[in-house]
Amino acid sequence: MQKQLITILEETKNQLNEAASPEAVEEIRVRVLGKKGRLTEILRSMGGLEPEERKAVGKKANEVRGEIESLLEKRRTQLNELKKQEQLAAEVIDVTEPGRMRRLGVKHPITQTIDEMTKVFMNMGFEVVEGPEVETVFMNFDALNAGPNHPSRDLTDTFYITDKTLLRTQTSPVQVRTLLSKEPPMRVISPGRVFRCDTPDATHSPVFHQVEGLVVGEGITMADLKGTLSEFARQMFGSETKTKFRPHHFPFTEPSAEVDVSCFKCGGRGCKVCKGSGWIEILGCGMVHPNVLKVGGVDTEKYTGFAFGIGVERIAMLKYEVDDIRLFYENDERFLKQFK
Ligand code: 2NL
Repeated sequence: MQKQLITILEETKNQLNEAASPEAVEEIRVRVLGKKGRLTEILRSMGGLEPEERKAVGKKANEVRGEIESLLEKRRTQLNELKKQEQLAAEVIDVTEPGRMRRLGVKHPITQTIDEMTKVFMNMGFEVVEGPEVETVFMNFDALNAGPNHPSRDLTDTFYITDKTLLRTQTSPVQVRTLLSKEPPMRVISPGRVFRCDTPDATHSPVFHQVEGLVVGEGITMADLKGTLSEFARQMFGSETKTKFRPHHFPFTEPSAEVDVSCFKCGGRGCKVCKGSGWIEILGCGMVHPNVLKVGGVDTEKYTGFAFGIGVERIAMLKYEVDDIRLFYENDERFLKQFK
């Protein structure tokens, strides 16, 4: 039996030297030390031996088992290390290889247009003010001199939330809030999203954007309004751009006007962009109605002001020759990626 034990040890040594993977080492362990392993069998059959011999064989068997266990462990570690070295050699990383380019997005054309308009006004000393999209009926209508029966309050044109709150139909309420919180003189613009209960078509969207402006100070006149808005038009559409102020009506301004610019595409001769007229309507404006100034806490004996409202989508459609407002809201990448 002692001989058998030595044979097992020698054979296991040889097998381990030939084992090429940790898995092969494990197989060897099972064959020798496993439940039905060779060494285990010997230990089990020791029961039939004389006490003297059993003691000697038992001692030897334990020695052999210890040695085999340490051999197994040694070979396992060796093979694991080898495997790691091979892996490292195979996984060479070329740090000089160029990276994969990420596609960059672009600012939405409406954002680009707001940014451009804002820049023109900021260069004239205007400051940007913002306010809530959910407004009170008071700020959106009453404060802006729209009488209790004014048609703009119509349920079919306005998204009411309750009888006292709504989605703002213009950004003017932001300016009323500014009148209440600041002392004149002031020059502010309020860019933002506004809402009208319209059925979408090529020129209507229930959500759109406005840049409104408000100037209040001592001795502000219609001449300041004309100078400011004509300069805006020249910076936005080119230095040769002419402006035409046509009388109009808004409840919040008196007098009121709409402004046309000479067509930046054809220079006024008539084309598709200006629909043959040579002129394009771009905004509404006027001298702030004293009732609005009073709600804003402004002393109307001392101060006057002008205000204007510009539809951003309209400007963007003209500038980029987009013929359907809905394109701005479909988020079709083929459309958006053209505004690089
Ligand atoms: C348009 C017309 C306009 C205003 C907006 C305004 C604001 C205050 C007081 C008086 Cl706080 N007016 N805003 C004035 C005139 C016209 O918008 O057609 N927008 C697209």
